[in-house]
Amino acid sequence: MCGICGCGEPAGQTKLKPVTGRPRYVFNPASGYHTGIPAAELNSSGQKRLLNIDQDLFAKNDIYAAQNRSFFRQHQILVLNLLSSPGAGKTTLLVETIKRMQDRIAIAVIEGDQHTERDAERIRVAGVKALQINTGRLCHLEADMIGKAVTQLNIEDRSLLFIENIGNLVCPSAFDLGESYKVVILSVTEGDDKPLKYPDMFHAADLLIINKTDLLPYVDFDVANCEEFARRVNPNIKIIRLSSTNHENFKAWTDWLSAGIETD
Ligand SMILES: Nc1nc2c(ncn2[C@@H]2O[C@H](COP(=O)(O)OP(=O)(O)O)[C@@H](O)[C@H]2O)c(=O)[nH]1
Ligand SMILES: [Mg+2]
Repeated sequence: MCGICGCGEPAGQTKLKPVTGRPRYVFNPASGYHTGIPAAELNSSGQKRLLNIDQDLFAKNDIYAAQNRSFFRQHQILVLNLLSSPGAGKTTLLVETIKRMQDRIAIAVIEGDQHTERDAERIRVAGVKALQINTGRLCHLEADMIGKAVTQLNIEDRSLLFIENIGNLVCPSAFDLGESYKVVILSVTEGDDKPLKYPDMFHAADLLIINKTDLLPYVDFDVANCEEFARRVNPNIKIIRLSSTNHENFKAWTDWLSAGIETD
């Protein structure tokens, strides 16, 4: 079990337990999160066991992530781990990016979703290789999944690899995949306070894309506040505002990628 949200059992094997009343969830000091385990179900030794499982999971993931990172460095592959809530615009951003960049560099995409092949199909239509990972009940991608997907995709040297993570602002931030950069995408329909509510995600990210700026006239979203909140949790975060629909400021993103490719 993941220990962050109880999501780490193999896909399809998690059993939902009947809940009576409102359980108090156990706080796990190792991860700094509340777990998915009701306090009543664990005694003090159970808590200790949970911590060990949690630490084992991250330790294993870190080993796979280091192997991935070393492979990517050796083959000069720039890897972007895209993170957001469902619907923030990750796949749309990728399709628009592919249109603009595939003539300049080989691109491949690993798609993560709990179910369906829909996003990988959208990416293939855009003209590049894509592999879909379906995680079932699991709410994040892990480094060993990426290692296996990279082998299957047969990614070219000196290329760009995008990983579209499972849509949520919690667990995916905790799992290193061996990427070069973590990019968090927040759309203006989600509320400008999300960096304060989900600080781990914004703390882990190298770049924040504030997406769907074409919708700003219609929603109550204060961009300056959002940027200030993001910098409060991560003073080094780079921020780009753009729209993947009317393409306002989209070039700032492709320029950022191009700079990354040159320095890789
Ligand atoms: N108005 C607007 N809609 C967008 C933008 N980017 C994505 N969308 C829409 O948001 C919805 C979710 O996009 P999708 O790329 O599937 O999000 P994902 O779940 O993060 O991959 C779709 O209906 C997109 O057309 C944008 O910049 N502006
Ligand atoms: Mg998507």
